[in-house]
Amino acid sequence: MELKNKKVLVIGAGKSGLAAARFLREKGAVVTLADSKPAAELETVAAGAGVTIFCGGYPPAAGYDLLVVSPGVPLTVAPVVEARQAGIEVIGELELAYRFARAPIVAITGTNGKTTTTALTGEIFRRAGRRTLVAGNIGLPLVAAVADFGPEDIIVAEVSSFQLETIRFFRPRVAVILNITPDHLDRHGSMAEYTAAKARIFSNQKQDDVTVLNFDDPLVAALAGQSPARVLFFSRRHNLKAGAFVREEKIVLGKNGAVVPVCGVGEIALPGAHNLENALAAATAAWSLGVPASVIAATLREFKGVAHRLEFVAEIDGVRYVNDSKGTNPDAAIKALEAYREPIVLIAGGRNKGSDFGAFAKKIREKVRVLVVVGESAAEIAAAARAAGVTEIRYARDFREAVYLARDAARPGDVVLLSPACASWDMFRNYEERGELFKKLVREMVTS
Ligand code: UMA
Repeated sequence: MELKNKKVLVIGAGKSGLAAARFLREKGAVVTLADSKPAAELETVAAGAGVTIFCGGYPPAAGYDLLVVSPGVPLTVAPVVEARQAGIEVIGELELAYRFARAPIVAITGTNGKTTTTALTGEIFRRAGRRTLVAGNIGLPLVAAVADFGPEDIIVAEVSSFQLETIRFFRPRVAVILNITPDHLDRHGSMAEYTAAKARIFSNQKQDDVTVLNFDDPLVAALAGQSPARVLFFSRRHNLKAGAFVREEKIVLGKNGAVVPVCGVGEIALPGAHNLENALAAATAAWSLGVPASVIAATLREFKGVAHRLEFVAEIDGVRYVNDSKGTNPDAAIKALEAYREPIVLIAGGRNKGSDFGAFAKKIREKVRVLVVVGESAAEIAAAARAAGVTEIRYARDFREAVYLARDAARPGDVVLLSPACASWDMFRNYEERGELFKKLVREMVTS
């Protein structure tokens, strides 16, 4: 892709847009970086010298050769609509990075578990001796590091439905879809559109590529017929002819009816049934690219997970505090609740992304002793919980108060779990900031 002297408009000056602007500038493009926020709220200096900044809105698309849109920016903003009408190419940073990628890509998507599975898959390849880049939605924009990796290396990329909306030629060697449950419906409009965005992950694959799908998730399994690549399934519940599954409490990899043992289900370091699915997906992806079962097993026994995902913070007075700030939708929070046998004091609430809290409320009734609600959706979650028969509900005015209310409600043997079922954007910049504050407040309790 020739970028020299091309006029490029990058929309959104967050992590993705800043990295894209810097990359484009290095390639000789003439770059404008636009953001809806005013200058005072932006840290645009990270875009580097030579990038024109446009704040508090966007310039018209006319006159640009290319638009690069950040994942959080809906494709309904004026310059995107204008560019599409005028035949100006509109892509995202993922597509831009792909055009300069020389290493094969394992791309991982799904509503939940994609960060853990991406990190775990990256770890498996590292242990197998491959130089590995772990990037994408996980936090490091792919474009920031893509050029440093060659054909012998491997890229493991977490990709979101937002990023997949703006791909064009993106073709991963292995595409993984973990699960699809309601999320981001405020942006995608319907489950059908959300599913279609996820399915774009394999849309450019060829016969010799691999698509890895969850056999146990009906929406995901139903996509098998749409993939142009060789499909491999993974399953926690069924025996399969090929792919990864569980037999007699052991993970096995199947090929042509024969099976290779990996390790016992109980040996996996990650907690919870959902993490067994993540492990099966990572195993299938790595195995399809020739990583031996022994390396997969060794990694599964050691990999303890990623920050903000069922992350153990501290035990204080017999109460364990767990940070699951990345539980940003009801399904993720349900999985977090299912991971514990102990009574739970749950902190939930934040920005609802168009989700229904009915199923979440039922799980709260089953697993939670005291519910603490906070943020924009506090009343909505409390109402759903009350309707499901939950009576122990505390209302926090701010996040700090939520953590202290949880502490006051907890008894020895309980787990205080932050798993909000909502985005953080009503109170924080991102889920990391929310999780970091939770950890800080808990650690302060240890020292006080
Ligand atoms: N902005 C606009 N106009 C808009 C919306 C936003 O100008 O209409 C501006 C904001 O003012 C802000 C910037 O865009 O300055 C933010 O861009 P962004 O929302 O795309 O966020 P980034 O900081 O660039 O981070 C993005 C991903 N964020 C989203 O998809 C919302 C990060 O995923 C990702 O780690 C990062 O790129 C690097 O690839 C986060 C996420 O929440 C973790 N992802 C969602 C999820 O996992 O469910 C999809």
